[in-house]
Amino acid sequence: MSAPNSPVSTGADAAGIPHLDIDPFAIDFFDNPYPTHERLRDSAPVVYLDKWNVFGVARYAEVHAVLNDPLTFCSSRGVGLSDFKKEKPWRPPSLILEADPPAHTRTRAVLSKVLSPAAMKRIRDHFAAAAEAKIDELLQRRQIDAIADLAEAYPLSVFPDAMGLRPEGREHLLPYAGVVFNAFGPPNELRQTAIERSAPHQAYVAAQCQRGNLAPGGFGAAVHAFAESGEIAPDEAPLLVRSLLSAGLDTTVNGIGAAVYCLARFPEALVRLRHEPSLARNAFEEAVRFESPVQTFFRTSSREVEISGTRIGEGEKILMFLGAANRDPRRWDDPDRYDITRKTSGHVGFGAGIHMCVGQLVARLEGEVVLAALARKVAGIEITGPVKRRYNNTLRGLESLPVTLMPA
Ligand code: OVV
Repeated sequence: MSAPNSPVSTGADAAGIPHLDIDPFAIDFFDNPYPTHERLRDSAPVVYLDKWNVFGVARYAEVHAVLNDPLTFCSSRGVGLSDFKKEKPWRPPSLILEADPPAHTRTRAVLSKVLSPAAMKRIRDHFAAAAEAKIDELLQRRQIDAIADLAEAYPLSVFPDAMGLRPEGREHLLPYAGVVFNAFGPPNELRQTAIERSAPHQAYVAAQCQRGNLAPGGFGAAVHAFAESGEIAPDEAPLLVRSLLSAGLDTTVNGIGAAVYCLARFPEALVRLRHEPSLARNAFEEAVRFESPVQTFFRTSSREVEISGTRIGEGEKILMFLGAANRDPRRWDDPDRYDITRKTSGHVGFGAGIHMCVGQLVARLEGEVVLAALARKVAGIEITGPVKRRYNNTLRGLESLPVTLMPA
């Protein structure tokens, strides 16, 4: 018997596809996924993971190809391990994430308009001022936890208000998102425990999705306005608000956390950013590539198909390793280097194709204004205590990052 995630493969089947004994949802994998990502990429363009009976793609080319054929590699059977054709989903499916064209097209158009460049223009000055105020406050304290005090605190200071949420109950938002992203994984302890404890978080979110609980002017009210105009049915609006509450907060928490962790580990990048604060937006983008806060999604084959010569039957789950694709040396020069001047376009940290992150402009706005404030006000970020990882089946990020901030 070989140990989990050992470099010993369990061999190839008659079709020649390598069967690997890797569990990409195990704690030891989360602690250091990179050697295993390399093994996944180097084994073959498509591998089979016996632990969960799924195909896997970890090279950039194949991840990109799967993302860009959304009818063959469908989302409507779920983008986690569970196949909605065979198992009841843990919550009613998302009308955007877990939908295919043509159903997906309308709901996508609505959220795309709610989170449009024009909407960003309306919130930008407030988001930027809040980032400056947060960095000023943290510079007064100097010793902070960059996760709780910045990566979580900043999005919590702007996003719930931008949604139009009432002040009460916001403490459910991050726990709810934690459940959502754990639930994409296999039925391991992370997923099962999260779902077992999810009832109060689900009740909070369901209530906040109703029109009467969403303040005028916010993203939530804007979604409901499209129900009034007839682009979506009235009963679809609450579920689309649920998508924003599911995907709009924990993702940016982990994106901003990734960026600060990068700047703390690569001090030359902070020096460069300080000299050229206009690099803030690309520095955030590069952190999304480098850490890939959303590590994986699945698709399901809707027909028999070949990927790079490997035959996949109908109804198979395919695990896309976004984080491995984002560090594939076949696509990226020096992929393990955090380089804020890199041409980051084409990374799959926000996905690609018709399902590519609909909230990406909000994410980039938050990331940019936080890094621009750091660039102007902070001379150094020194790690001063134990770095603790947060374990989730889909999200990659830290639980704690104790740092000292040096004022500029
Ligand atoms: C991208 C994403 C993640 C989690 C949930 C959803 C979307 C949703 O639509 O509910």
